[in-house]
Amino acid sequence: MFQLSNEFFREIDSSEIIQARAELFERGYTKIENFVSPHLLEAVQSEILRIHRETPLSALSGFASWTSSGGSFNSVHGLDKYSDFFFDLIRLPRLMNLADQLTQSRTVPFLSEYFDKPERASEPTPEHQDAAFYKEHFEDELALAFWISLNGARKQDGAIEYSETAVEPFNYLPHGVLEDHPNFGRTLLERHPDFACQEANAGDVLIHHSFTVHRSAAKTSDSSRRALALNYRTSPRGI
Ligand SMILES: O=C(O)CCC(=O)C(=O)O
Repeated sequence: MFQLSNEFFREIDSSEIIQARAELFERGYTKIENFVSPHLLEAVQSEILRIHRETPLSALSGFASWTSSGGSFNSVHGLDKYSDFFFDLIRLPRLMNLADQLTQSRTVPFLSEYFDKPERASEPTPEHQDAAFYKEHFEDELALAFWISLNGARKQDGAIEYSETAVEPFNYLPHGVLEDHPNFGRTLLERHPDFACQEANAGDVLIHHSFTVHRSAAKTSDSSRRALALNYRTSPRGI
């Protein structure tokens, strides 16, 4: 059985934390390169396959797939419901400490997600703030998403794109509902014109807060684009 441990994540020293925190709050996101070991990336893929063998992903309650003439996009929310591995992974002290240090607060893990753009021309992710999805559950806490690339994401693979107009934490922008889009059924009412693509290698983590405007482009390459997102929010009690 695979033993999870902090050692699968690169230790981040204090100068890297200071820089990551400054970027996160100045421009809304930061990237930590080579954060996750290849061994853990393989274990994540195997665990996804194990879940899928036991219960096809499409039968899980957190599964959503959006298919249109442009292609499809699959996501699974709440992986820890189906897997002790994912339950334990999001709670590893090294990850939780990183979330604490970046927010300078105590944090709690609350959502683990798998995103797969499986085929050529997979759908783009509409531009949004994650807060649009959290609003009904909590409004007064900041959340962070750790978006871990499992197999690399170039622009043509549908890499994450961030708005270059930084939005302050707790500045919620109005979103409209996309009825026919089960994965990301909310999008900004006012479009942001200025997005910068953040390519990632397998094992890099992109971290953004819940008010950062982001999206991902349609995919035009042949390989699938796979990512794991681990989400933390500050604890109401702080420190
Ligand atoms: O993987 C994607 O395309 C979207 C991910 C996303 O929006 C998020 O993790 O907040």
